[in-house]
Amino acid sequence: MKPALLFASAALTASGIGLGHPEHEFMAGLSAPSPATVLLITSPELAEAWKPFAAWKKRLGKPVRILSTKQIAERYEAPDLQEKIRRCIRNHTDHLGTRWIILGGDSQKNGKGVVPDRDTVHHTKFGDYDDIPADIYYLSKKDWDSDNDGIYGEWDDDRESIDYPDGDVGLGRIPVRTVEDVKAYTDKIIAYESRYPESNFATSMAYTCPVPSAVSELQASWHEHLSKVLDGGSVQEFFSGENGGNPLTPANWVNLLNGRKTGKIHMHGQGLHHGWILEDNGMVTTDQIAQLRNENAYPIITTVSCFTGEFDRGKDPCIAESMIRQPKAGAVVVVAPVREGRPDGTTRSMTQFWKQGLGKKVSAGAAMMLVKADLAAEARKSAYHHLCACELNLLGDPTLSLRGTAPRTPKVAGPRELPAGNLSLVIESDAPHSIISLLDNFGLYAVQVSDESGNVVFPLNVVKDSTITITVSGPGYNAVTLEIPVR
Ligand SMILES: [Ca+2]
Ligand SMILES: [Ca+2]
Repeated sequence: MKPALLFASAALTASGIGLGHPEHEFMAGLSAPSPATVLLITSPELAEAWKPFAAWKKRLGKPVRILSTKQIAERYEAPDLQEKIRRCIRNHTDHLGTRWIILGGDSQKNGKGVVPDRDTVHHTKFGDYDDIPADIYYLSKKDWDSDNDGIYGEWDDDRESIDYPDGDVGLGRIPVRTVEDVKAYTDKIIAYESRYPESNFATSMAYTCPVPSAVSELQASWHEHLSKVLDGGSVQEFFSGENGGNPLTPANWVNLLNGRKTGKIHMHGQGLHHGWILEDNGMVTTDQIAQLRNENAYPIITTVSCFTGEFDRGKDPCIAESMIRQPKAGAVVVVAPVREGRPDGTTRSMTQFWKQGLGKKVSAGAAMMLVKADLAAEARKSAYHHLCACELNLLGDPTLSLRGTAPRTPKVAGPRELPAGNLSLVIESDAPHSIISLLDNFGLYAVQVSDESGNVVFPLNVVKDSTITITVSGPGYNAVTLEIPVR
């Protein structure tokens, strides 16, 4: 690599930089005066704890605005907190360039919890429900209560005011409850984006299934769909004995994660709130999660298993929440049904999730919302499909890339130190099309996408005794940081 260059430039000042925008998947047309690319909503009690997460995302070119439910309650007019949150989110997505929504906390019954869910009613031939938490309500342009009776999502009375995500904005819920949960999850996210295994972890997919009749469907999911979007990918099968493959025992499930070779897992079969049911009634419960030792090798998991994603139950946590919250182990994202799911349709939706995320190279949250967008036409026609569109949730950080290739750690070079004043800072890397951010400790912030040869130039005005922090990141890279002191 050539040595980094440093040019003096009198004409440019910090105020002339503006915000460089990386070419994210949804940056087109973004011209917000004060961009909050990510909006993270949480309780007043957890707002401070989320700041390291927000600082990390900013370095990756995704500035985060944290708003507490208290701030939202004070700033927006509406009948209840959920409706205030919905209006706040629409304001951000419609006017402020926000492209990801993070519901930064768990919900509890009756509008309680860190970030309450919107309970919606569903009466279908598959069952009657009064309280399906519909997180897609938060992206809706309308309030899901046409008849204003305070009952949301009624198929007959409210249909006019129900709409579905279009996939432009990614949404996910990180169902944490405590300051310790937030810290543990933030550490896992930083690891996922900077210390991801540089092996074939990214391209290895495992399917688990103790139900013989479902095996052919899962094999089709791989052969007809995922193998086509996961370049050089490989598949592992943990099916019940007679279908060959690896027996699906709790010990083998623990080994699958602790083996640190498989970054993508799809789990089929029966589930309960507190666990996945495996072969011969073996189960994955918190006992197995306590045995996980997969630090820095965190998979993304999809599952069709009933109730495994029931984050809103009074009893906490559900098994998907345990996987998300487990410190230094478990998963970074779990996509799971909040109630029964429906094995055939849910498998299709999960396959679509991987296809969208890997094929279109969009974030986990956008991939999930594209799945919902695909379900919208059917959901408008049938109460049952509407229920299906509501009950799958992305638990985890919606801004994450699904990582379709093994990342590498870029080499980055810049000057050892800078003189104070106006200058053009040249950063050289071996990472073409990476996102390169620049921060100082006085609020200066700029983001650019590196060129074909991996380089960028930042015109800027640096302040004496400050420190410039350069971060190089992207879906194909493990993020690296370079600090440059200003003398
Ligand atoms: Ca209503
Ligand atoms: Ca919960």
